[in-house]
Amino acid sequence: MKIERILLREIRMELLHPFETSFGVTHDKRILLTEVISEGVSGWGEVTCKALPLYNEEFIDAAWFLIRDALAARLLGQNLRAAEVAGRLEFIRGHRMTRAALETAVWDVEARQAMKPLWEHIGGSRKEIDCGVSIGIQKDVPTLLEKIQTEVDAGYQRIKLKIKPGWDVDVVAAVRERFPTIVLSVDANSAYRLTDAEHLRKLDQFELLMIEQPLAHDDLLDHAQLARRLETTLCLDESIRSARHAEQAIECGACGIINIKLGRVGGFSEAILVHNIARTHGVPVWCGGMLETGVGRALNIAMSTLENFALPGDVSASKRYWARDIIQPEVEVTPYGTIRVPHRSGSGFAVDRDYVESLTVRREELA
Ligand code: OSB
Ligand code: MG
Repeated sequence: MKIERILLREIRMELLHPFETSFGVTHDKRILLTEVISEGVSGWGEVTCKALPLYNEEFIDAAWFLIRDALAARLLGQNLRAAEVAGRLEFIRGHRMTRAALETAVWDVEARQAMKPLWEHIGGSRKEIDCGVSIGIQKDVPTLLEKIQTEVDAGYQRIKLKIKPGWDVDVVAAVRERFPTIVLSVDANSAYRLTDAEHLRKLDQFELLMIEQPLAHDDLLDHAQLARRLETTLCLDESIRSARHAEQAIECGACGIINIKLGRVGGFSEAILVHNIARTHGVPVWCGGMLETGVGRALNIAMSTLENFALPGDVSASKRYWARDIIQPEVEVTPYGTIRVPHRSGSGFAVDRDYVESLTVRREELA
């Protein structure tokens, strides 16, 4: 396909509920959307980084600058297949969420031009994906228990709690006491050090499905040490940015489960490689989330149809995040905690252009 135009838009959206992790609270989101146009067909992507480099090194203003001044020129006017795009953008180190916003949009265009669902185009096979939820740090335990009850009642298959020092063992104990049989996991977003191993061992008694990213965002070896001291399986999120990281992490024993975020690894091409390496080693993966709008959420649904996405992901209904999502239809979850994968072409969801326009604070057309 010939890539003719790229449209960059920054929108502002307010989350229905502030989301607190060990690195801070998110409420108003600055979101960068990419629209790639080829032969009159549009595909969409979303930069999933934050306004500040708190989750990884990326931030919205850097993403805007890189797409405009460095990345777009490598695609515009070129005849490319979607599978070639990641390679074209690889000259930039890091900034994988930024690259992914272009790469995934091209995959969406390609699928739409072929009039095929995106999930089928990337080699997925699941017709229905399993959903869990990620619950932020709350002001107190009763509030958390109430939130969990709401999500369990909605049918979600796995509950993940954000933890940090001071909001961990006692909180998980209270949750387990009230919900003895739910599938439960925790995510520390790098809030601990290897010297906390004895403290983290106290989590072993709660039969957690996993502990996600307890140690530094760029570490593998300390995680491998920690894994040897815990019974609970470790899952890596931040530390896995490529298939090479995935292979090294598995080989050194740093994790037994991998959270794949499409943005964090640079798009579909790399996500598929991470997925395949994990599968080869018998390591299950699941789809992580970055509080995406419907655009990113639709892409996450497509990725989650790959066969080794064997555990419920952090992909949940639009209405958990937004008063009104920017896609139609919105993402809905069945009463038994699944999303039925759409059979429409491309991502299967249409962007609500008028609504996006009303939320836009800056736009630029690159051609
Ligand atoms: O570590 O998975 C994470 C949100 C922002 C940054 C990092 C993470 C998260 C989540 C939210 O856990 C998952 C979601 O989109 O619901
Ligand atoms: Mg995480």
